[in-house]
Amino acid sequence: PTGTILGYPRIGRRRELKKAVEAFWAGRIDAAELEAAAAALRTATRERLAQLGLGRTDSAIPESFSFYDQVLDAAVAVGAIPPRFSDLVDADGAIDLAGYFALARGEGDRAPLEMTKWFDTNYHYLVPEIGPETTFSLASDRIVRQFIEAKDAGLITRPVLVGPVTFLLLAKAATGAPAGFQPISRLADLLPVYAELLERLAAAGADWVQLDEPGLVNESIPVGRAAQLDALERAYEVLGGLASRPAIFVAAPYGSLGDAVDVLAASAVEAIGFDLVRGSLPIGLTDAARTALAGKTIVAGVIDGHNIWRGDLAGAFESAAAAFELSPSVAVSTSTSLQHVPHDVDDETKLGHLSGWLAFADQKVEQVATLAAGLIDGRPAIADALDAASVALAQRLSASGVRDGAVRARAAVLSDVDFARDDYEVRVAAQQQALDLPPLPTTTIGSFPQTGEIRRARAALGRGELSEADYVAEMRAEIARVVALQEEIGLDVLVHGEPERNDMVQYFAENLDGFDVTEHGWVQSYGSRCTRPSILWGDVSRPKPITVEWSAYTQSLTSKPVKGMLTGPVTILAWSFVRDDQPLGDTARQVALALRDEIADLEAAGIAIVQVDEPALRELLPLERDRQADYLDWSVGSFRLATAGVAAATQIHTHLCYSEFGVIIDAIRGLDADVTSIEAARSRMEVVVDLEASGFDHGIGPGVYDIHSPRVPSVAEVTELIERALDGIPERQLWINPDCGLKTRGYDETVASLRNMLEATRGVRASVGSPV
Ligand code: THG
Ligand code: ZN
Repeated sequence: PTGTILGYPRIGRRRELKKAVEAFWAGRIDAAELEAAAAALRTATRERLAQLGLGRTDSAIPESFSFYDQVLDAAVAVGAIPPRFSDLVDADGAIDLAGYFALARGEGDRAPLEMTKWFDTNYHYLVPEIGPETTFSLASDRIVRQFIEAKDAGLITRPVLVGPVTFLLLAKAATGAPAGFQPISRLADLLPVYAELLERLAAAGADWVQLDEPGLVNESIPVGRAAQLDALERAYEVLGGLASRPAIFVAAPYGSLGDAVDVLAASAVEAIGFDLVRGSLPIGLTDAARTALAGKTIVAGVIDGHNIWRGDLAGAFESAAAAFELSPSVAVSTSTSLQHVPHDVDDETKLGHLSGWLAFADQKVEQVATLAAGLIDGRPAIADALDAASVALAQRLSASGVRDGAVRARAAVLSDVDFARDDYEVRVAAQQQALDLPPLPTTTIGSFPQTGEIRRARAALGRGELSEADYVAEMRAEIARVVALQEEIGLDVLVHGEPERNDMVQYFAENLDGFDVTEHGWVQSYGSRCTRPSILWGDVSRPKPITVEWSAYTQSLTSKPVKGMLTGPVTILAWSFVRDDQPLGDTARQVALALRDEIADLEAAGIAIVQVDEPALRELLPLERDRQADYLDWSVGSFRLATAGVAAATQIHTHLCYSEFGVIIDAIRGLDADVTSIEAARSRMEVVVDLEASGFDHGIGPGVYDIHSPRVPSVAEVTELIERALDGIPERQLWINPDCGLKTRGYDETVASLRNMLEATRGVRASVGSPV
């Protein structure tokens, strides 16, 4: 094909797959009904892609459906089922849909596969567990059946699989594997299964198969580069050498292939996909590689799969055309799968002039089709489309609101003092006096359970069926309940519970200038879970205070200190689609200045503690090491800019949602927050070792119970974790809190868990001789 995409959203234009899968989990539909819903979705997707301009019979349409996750699909296809699930496997090594979801979500006391972020995106995949004993066999022919399903409808599609090298590079060593065991050492045993699958696809009539090998672009994978390249060479020697197979297209999204290009060039694969948005065409090729590449198809990934901008289409065309230097056979593609963007701008009715600046998945497919036509018929044939995109881009860059003089003037005169607070010792003394907290102070992360009542009220407000005044009254009543509950449980620092917020980033986006939100712009985050990222398109400012009335009202109900709750600049950027016409750091500063004003207003309203959450601080860290220092500089800087305007006596908290503390301890130190709460319960306080080693000396609240599970921790369990924490952290630094916000939990388990947390804290306080 001359135009293709690496993959398409699977969740459905109206989240049909999410709804069907969740109905299956709830027992409302059976497996056959779920299969039928999925098949209907696949059929609609193929037809849509053909209608948008991808070829019906030239393998241009990817077969990239998944019920939950593409890495889980690969694990299930090759029979890599962890032993704890072996009773779910039938005599052929296969697992049914219920078993597949059990791997993803756990079942009873069987833990699910671990979930982790997919490269530098907001998608999360399931981590395969591979050990020396894992047996590989072709256990699922789902992908073959989907190809046939399409073929029966008259379409020759291109099956997409996670490639064997990436599959093993992303896997983790199974429990019980010997120390130092690396899954990639099992490559030779895995390859025959991929070989069999390729043979089956060829027999079914597949002309092409796409094997995704983004693992080759990721420097942070803990296997030496030589070992990666060696695996790549062996894998494609075996697969390339098969007597009967489809043509192989190796795609390398999310970065540059680097020296892996030479290996792929020397192999028998027919096409190589380059991410020309994040990466570039290969440079410094050997003569041998250059000659070999000239015999392959270069798939130029020039349409950005990460963002939603219509972008510079003429520039994309130039980039694609440049690939003719490498080979006479060039195809246009997206840089990554389109699974990271919503379906269709045309579904949005409230974006106004913004619509013309945007390209969601369907618009990106059309862009690919346009560029492909240009490669065949020449640039003049598509000049109108290129010009239209250029005009839209120029309009966007100069539109009112994109550049706001006042915002820019303020950012331009910042100096070091705007980023620095008083010395920590001075703050500690002032805060001790102002807050008078007991030792081992207790608090929560911010949100309380979101009841059906709250959600219904918010939905009714959205539909105009509930007046603003009635809505505020309902939320205030909820806040009063939450405050009374916290006082009764005995917490020291209270929160308002955030009943007025749905998604925290969306809440701030709705209340800041420079953002818009979508109606249907859902993107899969993991499994059936989706988010609707906001669009940050212009200079950011705060038209009026956002949270101040809620927090001030809450403080009026209690004599205990109430924490103001904000989301930090990095997280607001990380979970939105962000303008690409200036460095992220510049945008982060604007958000930081808006938050700085909000914090000043909270302080003036009598709020003595403000928490600025940065759960995404780790996830935005660039993969490439040489980009990390710059990132840490602007990300940490934006947090400091947001928080450094307060008096010494005002206590700044932050919350980070992951346990890989060691990786970014320097960044956390750089934030200079007075108190940092982190996830720690699931890893049984292992972070304490990192904390101790790092000499971290500010307040720290390693979560003492796991809120991701409905289990109520016993007093003894919580006591043990607090004691473990005290083994490495001085008592004066330690805070006691759950792992994360409580909004996804129910009230019963939340109240029981918090009571146990308080009882455990009182016990420990007594045993270390502190007042109870
Ligand atoms: N907000 C935003 N982005 C995020 C998170 C977030 N990205 C990373 C992380 N958190 C992803 N985790 C989740 C967890 C739960 C859900 C989505 C992503 C979730 N979504 C609801 C669903 O799919 O049913 C829809 C939520 C809604 O109605 O807004 O439960 O917290 N922006
Ligand atoms: Zn969290």
